[in-house]
Amino acid sequence: MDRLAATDALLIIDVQNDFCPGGALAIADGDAVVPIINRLAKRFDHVLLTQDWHPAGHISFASTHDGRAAYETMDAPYGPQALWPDHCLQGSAGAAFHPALDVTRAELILRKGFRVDIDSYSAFLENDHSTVTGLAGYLQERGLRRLFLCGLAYDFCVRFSAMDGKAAGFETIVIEDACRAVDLPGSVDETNAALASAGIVKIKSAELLAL
Ligand code: VGL
Ligand code: ZN
Repeated sequence: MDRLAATDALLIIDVQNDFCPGGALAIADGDAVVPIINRLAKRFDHVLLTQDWHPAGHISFASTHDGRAAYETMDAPYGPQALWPDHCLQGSAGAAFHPALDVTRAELILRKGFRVDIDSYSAFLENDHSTVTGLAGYLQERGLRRLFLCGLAYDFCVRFSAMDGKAAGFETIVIEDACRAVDLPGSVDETNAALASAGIVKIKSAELLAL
Protein backbone atom coordinates (compact mmCIF):
# COMPACT_ATOMS: atom_id res chain seq x y z
CA MET A 1 0.00 0.00 0.00
CA ASP A 2 1.21 3.51 -0.85
CA ARG A 3 2.55 5.67 1.96
CA LEU A 4 0.16 8.14 3.53
CA ALA A 5 -0.22 11.28 1.44
CA ALA A 6 -1.85 14.70 1.63
CA THR A 7 -4.72 13.38 -0.47
CA ASP A 8 -5.64 10.78 2.18
CA ALA A 9 -8.29 11.24 4.87
CA LEU A 10 -9.23 9.33 7.97
CA LEU A 11 -13.04 9.04 8.12
CA ILE A 12 -14.14 8.25 11.68
CA ILE A 13 -17.67 6.87 11.74
CA ASP A 14 -20.08 7.50 14.67
CA VAL A 15 -17.81 7.12 17.72
CA GLN A 16 -20.62 8.34 19.96
CA ASN A 17 -21.68 7.55 23.51
CA ASP A 18 -24.87 5.73 22.49
CA PHE A 19 -22.79 3.14 20.57
CA CYS A 20 -20.43 2.55 23.49
CA PRO A 21 -20.98 0.43 26.61
CA GLY A 22 -23.74 2.02 28.72
CA GLY A 23 -25.28 3.72 25.66
CA ALA A 24 -28.73 3.26 24.15
CA LEU A 25 -27.45 1.09 21.27
CA ALA A 26 -24.35 -0.22 22.96
CA ILE A 27 -21.85 -2.16 20.86
CA ALA A 28 -19.71 -4.68 22.75
CA ASP A 29 -16.29 -3.11 23.26
CA GLY A 30 -17.31 -0.09 21.19
CA ASP A 31 -15.10 2.21 23.26
CA ALA A 32 -12.05 0.03 22.54
CA VAL A 33 -11.67 1.77 19.19
CA VAL A 34 -11.06 5.17 20.80
CA PRO A 35 -7.35 4.88 21.73
CA ILE A 36 -6.61 3.15 18.41
CA ILE A 37 -8.33 5.90 16.43
CA ASN A 38 -6.62 8.65 18.45
CA ARG A 39 -3.25 7.14 17.55
CA LEU A 40 -4.18 6.78 13.87
CA ALA A 41 -5.54 10.31 13.60
CA LYS A 42 -2.13 11.81 14.42
CA ARG A 43 -0.79 10.31 11.19
CA PHE A 44 -3.33 11.88 8.85
CA ASP A 45 -3.26 15.36 7.37
CA HIS A 46 -7.05 15.25 7.19
CA VAL A 47 -9.45 13.86 9.78
CA LEU A 48 -13.21 13.79 9.15
CA LEU A 49 -15.93 12.64 11.53
CA THR A 50 -19.50 11.51 11.12
CA GLN A 51 -22.14 11.87 13.82
CA ASP A 52 -25.44 9.95 13.81
CA TRP A 53 -27.95 12.71 14.55
CA HIS A 54 -31.62 11.80 14.75
CA PRO A 55 -34.71 13.90 15.51
CA ALA A 56 -37.39 12.63 17.92
CA GLY A 57 -39.80 10.24 16.20
CA HIS A 58 -37.13 9.08 13.74
CA ILE A 59 -38.16 6.33 11.32
CA SER A 60 -35.37 4.05 12.58
CA PHE A 61 -36.66 4.08 16.17
CA ALA A 62 -38.83 1.07 17.05
CA SER A 63 -40.72 3.38 19.44
CA THR A 64 -41.97 5.42 16.46
CA HIS A 65 -43.98 2.46 15.14
CA ASP A 66 -46.86 0.87 17.07
CA GLY A 67 -46.27 -2.77 17.87
CA ARG A 68 -42.67 -2.88 16.62
CA ALA A 69 -39.65 -3.93 18.65
CA ALA A 70 -36.01 -3.00 18.35
CA TYR A 71 -33.89 -5.19 16.04
CA GLU A 72 -36.90 -6.10 13.87
CA THR A 73 -36.95 -5.04 10.22
CA MET A 74 -39.79 -2.98 8.77
CA ASP A 75 -40.76 -2.06 5.23
CA ALA A 76 -40.00 1.62 4.81
CA PRO A 77 -41.12 3.39 1.59
CA TYR A 78 -37.49 3.09 0.43
CA GLY A 79 -37.06 -0.59 1.35
CA PRO A 80 -36.22 -2.65 4.42
CA GLN A 81 -35.23 -0.65 7.49
CA ALA A 82 -33.90 -2.17 10.70
CA LEU A 83 -35.48 -0.76 13.85
CA TRP A 84 -33.35 0.35 16.77
CA PRO A 85 -33.74 1.61 20.31
CA ASP A 86 -34.00 5.43 20.39
CA HIS A 87 -30.39 6.58 19.97
CA CYS A 88 -28.27 9.58 19.03
CA LEU A 89 -31.07 12.08 19.62
CA GLN A 90 -29.95 15.49 18.37
CA GLY A 91 -28.27 17.39 21.19
CA SER A 92 -28.38 14.54 23.70
CA ALA A 93 -25.45 13.25 25.73
CA GLY A 94 -25.82 9.93 23.88
CA ALA A 95 -25.24 11.68 20.56
CA ALA A 96 -22.03 13.33 21.77
CA PHE A 97 -18.68 11.89 20.71
CA HIS A 98 -17.02 9.57 23.22
CA PRO A 99 -15.31 11.96 25.68
CA ALA A 100 -11.89 10.38 25.07
CA LEU A 101 -12.10 10.69 21.27
CA ASP A 102 -9.65 13.39 20.24
CA VAL A 103 -11.62 15.58 17.85
CA THR A 104 -9.35 18.61 17.97
CA ARG A 105 -7.91 18.06 14.48
CA ALA A 106 -11.22 17.13 12.87
CA GLU A 107 -11.78 19.28 9.79
CA LEU A 108 -15.36 18.17 9.17
CA ILE A 109 -18.16 16.85 11.33
CA LEU A 110 -20.76 15.41 8.98
CA ARG A 111 -24.12 14.80 10.61
CA LYS A 112 -26.43 12.22 9.12
CA GLY A 113 -29.81 10.66 9.78
CA PHE A 114 -31.34 14.07 10.49
CA ARG A 115 -34.35 13.61 8.21
CA VAL A 116 -37.23 12.21 10.25
CA ASP A 117 -38.38 9.80 7.53
CA ILE A 118 -35.08 8.53 6.06
CA ASP A 119 -32.31 6.81 7.98
CA SER A 120 -28.69 7.18 6.86
CA TYR A 121 -26.13 4.52 7.64
CA SER A 122 -23.78 5.72 4.94
CA ALA A 123 -21.81 8.95 5.11
CA PHE A 124 -22.51 9.40 1.38
CA LEU A 125 -26.08 8.30 0.66
CA GLU A 126 -29.11 8.02 2.89
CA ASN A 127 -30.93 4.71 3.16
CA ASP A 128 -33.19 5.51 0.17
CA HIS A 129 -29.91 5.18 -1.81
CA SER A 130 -30.61 8.45 -3.62
CA THR A 131 -30.52 11.35 -1.13
CA VAL A 132 -26.92 12.58 -0.96
CA THR A 133 -25.16 13.91 2.14
CA GLY A 134 -22.76 16.10 0.12
CA LEU A 135 -19.65 14.22 1.28
CA ALA A 136 -18.60 13.08 -2.22
CA GLY A 137 -18.64 16.67 -3.46
CA TYR A 138 -16.74 17.86 -0.39
CA LEU A 139 -14.01 15.27 -0.89
CA GLN A 140 -13.79 15.96 -4.62
CA GLU A 141 -13.54 19.72 -4.15
CA ARG A 142 -10.78 19.26 -1.59
CA GLY A 143 -8.88 16.74 -3.72
CA LEU A 144 -9.14 14.00 -1.08
CA ARG A 145 -8.99 10.74 -2.97
CA ARG A 146 -8.16 7.92 -0.58
CA LEU A 147 -10.29 7.18 2.49
CA PHE A 148 -9.39 5.12 5.52
CA LEU A 149 -12.50 4.18 7.49
CA CYS A 150 -12.82 3.28 11.14
CA GLY A 151 -15.39 3.48 13.94
CA LEU A 152 -18.87 2.16 14.68
CA ALA A 153 -20.50 0.05 13.61
CA TYR A 154 -18.52 -2.18 11.26
CA ASP A 155 -21.63 -3.98 9.97
CA PHE A 156 -23.82 -0.88 9.49
CA CYS A 157 -22.45 2.62 9.14
CA VAL A 158 -18.84 1.65 8.35
CA ARG A 159 -20.05 -0.98 5.87
CA PHE A 160 -22.38 1.31 3.91
CA SER A 161 -19.99 4.26 4.01
CA ALA A 162 -17.21 2.08 2.59
CA MET A 163 -19.43 0.64 -0.15
CA ASP A 164 -20.78 4.04 -1.24
CA GLY A 165 -17.36 5.70 -1.03
CA LYS A 166 -15.88 3.04 -3.27
CA ALA A 167 -18.83 3.29 -5.69
CA ALA A 168 -18.32 7.06 -5.80
CA GLY A 169 -14.77 6.47 -7.04
CA PHE A 170 -12.70 6.93 -3.89
CA GLU A 171 -10.01 4.47 -2.95
CA THR A 172 -11.51 2.96 0.18
CA ILE A 173 -9.77 1.02 2.95
CA VAL A 174 -11.27 -0.25 6.21
CA ILE A 175 -9.05 -0.36 9.30
CA GLU A 176 -10.30 -3.62 10.79
CA ASP A 177 -9.22 -3.40 14.41
CA ALA A 178 -10.39 0.22 14.62
CA CYS A 179 -14.02 -0.94 14.12
CA ARG A 180 -16.51 -2.91 16.21
CA ALA A 181 -19.74 -4.54 15.01
CA VAL A 182 -23.34 -4.51 16.29
CA ASP A 183 -23.28 -8.18 15.25
CA LEU A 184 -26.91 -9.03 14.47
CA PRO A 185 -27.44 -12.54 13.03
CA GLY A 186 -25.44 -12.73 9.79
CA SER A 187 -24.51 -9.06 9.73
CA VAL A 188 -20.75 -9.47 10.04
CA ASP A 189 -20.55 -12.27 7.46
CA GLU A 190 -22.64 -10.22 5.04
CA THR A 191 -20.40 -7.22 5.58
CA ASN A 192 -17.23 -9.23 5.01
CA ALA A 193 -18.69 -10.63 1.76
CA ALA A 194 -19.94 -7.24 0.54
CA LEU A 195 -16.63 -5.48 1.19
CA ALA A 196 -14.66 -8.28 -0.44
CA SER A 197 -16.84 -8.34 -3.55
CA ALA A 198 -16.51 -4.57 -3.90
CA GLY A 199 -12.73 -4.88 -3.73
CA ILE A 200 -12.49 -2.88 -0.52
CA VAL A 201 -9.18 -3.59 1.18
CA LYS A 202 -8.97 -4.14 4.93
CA ILE A 203 -5.83 -3.43 6.91
CA LYS A 204 -4.82 -3.48 10.55
CA SER A 205 -3.93 -0.29 12.39
CA ALA A 206 -0.39 -1.55 12.99
CA GLU A 207 0.15 -1.94 9.23
CA LEU A 208 -1.10 1.56 8.67
CA LEU A 209 1.12 3.01 11.38
CA ALA A 210 4.07 1.32 9.66
CA LEU A 211 3.36 2.90 6.25
C1 VGL B 1 -25.63 2.87 13.32
C2 VGL B 1 -27.50 1.63 13.74
C3 VGL B 1 -28.27 2.75 13.80
C4 VGL B 1 -24.16 2.89 13.06
C5 VGL B 1 -26.39 4.02 13.37
O1 VGL B 1 -23.52 3.93 13.34
O2 VGL B 1 -23.63 1.88 12.58
N1 VGL B 1 -26.20 1.67 13.50
N2 VGL B 1 -27.70 3.95 13.62
ZN1 ZN C 1 -28.86 5.73 13.88
